[in-house]
Amino acid sequence: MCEACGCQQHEERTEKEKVVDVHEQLLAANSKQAAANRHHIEKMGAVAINLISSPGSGKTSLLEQTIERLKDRLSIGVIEGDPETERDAERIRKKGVPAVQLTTGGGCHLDAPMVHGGLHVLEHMGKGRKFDLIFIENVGNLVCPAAFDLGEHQRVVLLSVPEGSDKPAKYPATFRSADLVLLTKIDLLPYFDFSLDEATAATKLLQPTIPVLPLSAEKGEGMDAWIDYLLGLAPH
Ligand SMILES: Nc1nc2c(ncn2[C@@H]2O[C@H](COP(=O)(O)OP(=O)(O)O)[C@@H](O)[C@H]2O)c(=O)[nH]1
Ligand SMILES: [Mg+2]
Repeated sequence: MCEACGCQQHEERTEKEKVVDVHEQLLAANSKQAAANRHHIEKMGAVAINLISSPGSGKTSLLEQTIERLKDRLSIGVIEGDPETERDAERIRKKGVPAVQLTTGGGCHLDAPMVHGGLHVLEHMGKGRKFDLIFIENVGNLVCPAAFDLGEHQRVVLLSVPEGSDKPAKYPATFRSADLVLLTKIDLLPYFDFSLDEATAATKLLQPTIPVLPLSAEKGEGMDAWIDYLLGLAPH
C-alpha cells in the first residue's frame, strides 16, 4: 500500500514511473556513448551504417554481395550483432573483410556501449588501416533497435518480399527512423502477395522524402543503385 495516501493505485503508478525513469536514464547514457562512437568512427576515417530488419530479411547476404562489388574500391569493416553464434562474422570474413561478432546473449538489439567495444576490436583486426565504410548489422528485430543510436551516420532498414508490404504501417518507429529503406528479395515477387507500390507508399506516409530502393542480393537486380548510394556516402 502507498505510504503517502494509502492508495494501491497510486503506489502502482509510482512503480511504473520509476521504470520509465530508469529507461530514460538508460537511453540518455546510450545517446552519450553513441555520440562518442560517432566521433571515434570519424577518427577512423569512416562512415558507419546501421542495418536494421527482421531476422532473415537478407542483411548478411546483402553485405556479402556489397563487399564483392566494393572491396577493390573501398576499405570495409563489419560489426555483426546476433543473440548467439559467430556465424555471420564468419560469412563476412570469408569475403576477406575484418568482421567482429557481438553476441547479446539473447538481447534483442545492439547498444552503443557494445558497439564501442566492437570498434576497438575492429581497429585491432584492421592493424591500423583506415576504414571507409563500417557496416553494423543489428540483431534481427523490427522494434527494439530503433530506439538505440549506435553512433551510425546512416540507418538503413530492410523489408523483404516474404514479410509483406504492411510492415512500415505496423512498425512505424523503425521506418520513421530510417535514412533509406531497401525492399529486398524482389526476385521472389512472382511468388508472394507483395506490392512494391504499397510498401513504398506506406514508407512515404511516414517520411515523404525518404529514398526506397528495391533490390535482390541474390540475382543482382537493383544492386547498382545501392552501390551508388554507398559510394555517395563514403569519404572522398
Ligand atoms: N530469394 C532470395 N533469397 C535471399 C536473398 N537475400 C537473402 N536471401 C536468403 O534469405 C535467407 C536469410 O538471409 P540472411 O542474409 O542470412 O538474412 P539476415 O538474417 O537478415 O542476415 C538466406 O537463406 C538467404 O539465402 C535474395 O535477394 N533473394
Ligand atoms: Mg545476418
